[in-house]
Amino acid sequence: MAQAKPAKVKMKKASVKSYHNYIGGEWVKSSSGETFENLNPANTDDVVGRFPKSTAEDVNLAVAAAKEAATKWRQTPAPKRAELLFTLAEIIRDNKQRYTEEMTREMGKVLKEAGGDVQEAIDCTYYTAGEGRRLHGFTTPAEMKNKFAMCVRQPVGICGLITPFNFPMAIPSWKLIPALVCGNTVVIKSGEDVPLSSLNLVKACEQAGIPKGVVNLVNGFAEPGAALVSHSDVRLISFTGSTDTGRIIAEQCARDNKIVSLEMGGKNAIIVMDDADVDNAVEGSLWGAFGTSGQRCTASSRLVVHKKIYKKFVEKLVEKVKGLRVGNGLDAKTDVGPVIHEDAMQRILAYIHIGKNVDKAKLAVGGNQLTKGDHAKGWFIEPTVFTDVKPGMRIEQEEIFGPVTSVVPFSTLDEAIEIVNGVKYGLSSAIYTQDVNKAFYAMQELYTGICYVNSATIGAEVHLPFGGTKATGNGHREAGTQVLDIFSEWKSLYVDYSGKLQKAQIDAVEI
Ligand code: UN1
Repeated sequence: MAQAKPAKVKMKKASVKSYHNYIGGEWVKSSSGETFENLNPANTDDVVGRFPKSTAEDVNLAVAAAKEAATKWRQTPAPKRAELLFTLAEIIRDNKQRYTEEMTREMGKVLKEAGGDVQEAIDCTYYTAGEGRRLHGFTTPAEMKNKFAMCVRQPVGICGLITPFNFPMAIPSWKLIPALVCGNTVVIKSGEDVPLSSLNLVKACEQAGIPKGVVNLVNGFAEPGAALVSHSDVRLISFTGSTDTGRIIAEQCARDNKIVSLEMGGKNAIIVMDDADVDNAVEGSLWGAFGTSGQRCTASSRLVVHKKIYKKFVEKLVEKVKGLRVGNGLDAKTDVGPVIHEDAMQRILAYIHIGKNVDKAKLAVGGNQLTKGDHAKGWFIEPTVFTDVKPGMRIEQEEIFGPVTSVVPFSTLDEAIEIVNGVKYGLSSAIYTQDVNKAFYAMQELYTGICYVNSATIGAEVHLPFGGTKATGNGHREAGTQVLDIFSEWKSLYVDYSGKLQKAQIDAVEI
C-alpha cells in the first residue's frame, strides 16, 4: 500500500471525477455507497475516475427498471427504435475523439487502436440499426387451402450483458445495439477495468432519447455479475470473457433455462507457406501478435512457419519486434501499450517463465517486464517471441492474452493445419500463400469461426458473423445479421381465412 502523500497529491485525488450507475433513466450511486478507482494501466498514479461498487441490490433495481420499460419498448415499431439508434451512432461519431482518449487512458491501448474500437461501435450501430427496417422473417405455403403461414422475430425480454476490458466500446455495442433493435431491454454489467467507455456509450443512449429503463448500467465486480446471471427476470445472458467464467455462467443459465451466448478464449494461428510474401507475413504477424498488447481474443499467438523460409521469417520478425516502442498509449509514438493490470502482467510473466523453463522453447526476443523511467508506474512487458516451439507445449496450447507469440516450424500444409486445429479453441486463423489452391484448401480445413488469407487473425468487420468453434463459444455468432438469432426468438404464425373447419386440422386427432 502507498504511504500517505503530501497535500498536493491529496488535492489531485479530490479532483477525481465520480461516476454513477444508470438505472431507470437516473444516474445513481450504489446502494452499498462504496466506490472503486479506475486506474490508468500506463501510470497507476492517474485515477481516471471513481465508479460505484455495485451489489446484488443494485442489479435488482436495474432489472426492475428494465422490466418496467419492456412492454412499451417492445411495442415501439422496430423502424422507430432504429431511428433512435441512428441518432446514437451520430452521437458516438461526434464524440469519437474524446471517447478514444478516455479509452486509452483507462485501458492502455494506443490511440490508433482505441479510435478503431470506437469506430467499430459506430459501424456496428449504423449497420445494426438498419435491421430495424428488415428483421426479416419469411412466408411459406401452408398445407391447407386458404391458410397463410409465416414466421417473425420477437424479442426475448430482459437481457444481461457482461462485457470485457479489451474492446471497451466495440464489444458492448455488439451486444447492446442488436438487443435494442430486436426490442429487448437491457442491464449492462461493465468490465471493471474499463467502466468509463461503457458509461460513455450508455450516456450517448440517454442523449439519443432512448426511453428510461430500456438501457441500464451497473458497475462493479463479481457480485453484480453473478446477481444478473441468477436473476429470475433476466431471460438472456450475453457474455464475453474468459472460458472459465463463461463455463460457470453457462452452468447457471442451464439450471435456470436462460438463453446464453458466450464468446471466450482463442489460440489463433497464422500459417506462413514457403511461397508467401515474407515481408507481408512478418508485418501481419507483428500487428496480429502485438496489437492491443496481445490482449485480443483474435491475437496471433502462434505463427506456424514453413521450414524452407523459417530462418528468414524469424530474422525479419525479431528485427521488427526490436523496433517496437512500448509505452503510454496516449503518446503518438508508442506502438505497444501496457497490459491491463498487475494480475494480468504476473500471469503473462508466468507464461514466459513456463516457455523458458518448462517448455524449454527458445526465447528469441523480449521476455521481461519493463520497470524503469516512463515504465515505472505501469504494467509493461516487452513484446516477446519464442521460436522452435513444438506442438503441445503449454505456450503453444494455452491462451496467454499478452504480448507473447510462438513460432512453430512445419513441413507440409496438412501438418500445419493439424497444428492450427490442435488446440481447444477455434476463433480465428490465417494463411499467407500465393497459391489459390492452398488458400482454398486451408479455408476449408481450418476449424475456426473466422479465417483470413494474406492478412493476420485480427480485424473482423461488423457485418460478418463473429465467433468461434470448440471452447471459444457455444455455437452463437455475434455481429452480422446472425446476432439477431441471439437476441430474438422465432414465432410461427398460421392464419386460417377459409372460414370453416378444415379437415386436415383434425387429422392428427382422427388417427
Ligand atoms: C476480441 O478480440 O475480443 O477482429 C475482439 C478483431 C476485432 C475484435 C476483436 N475487430 O480483432
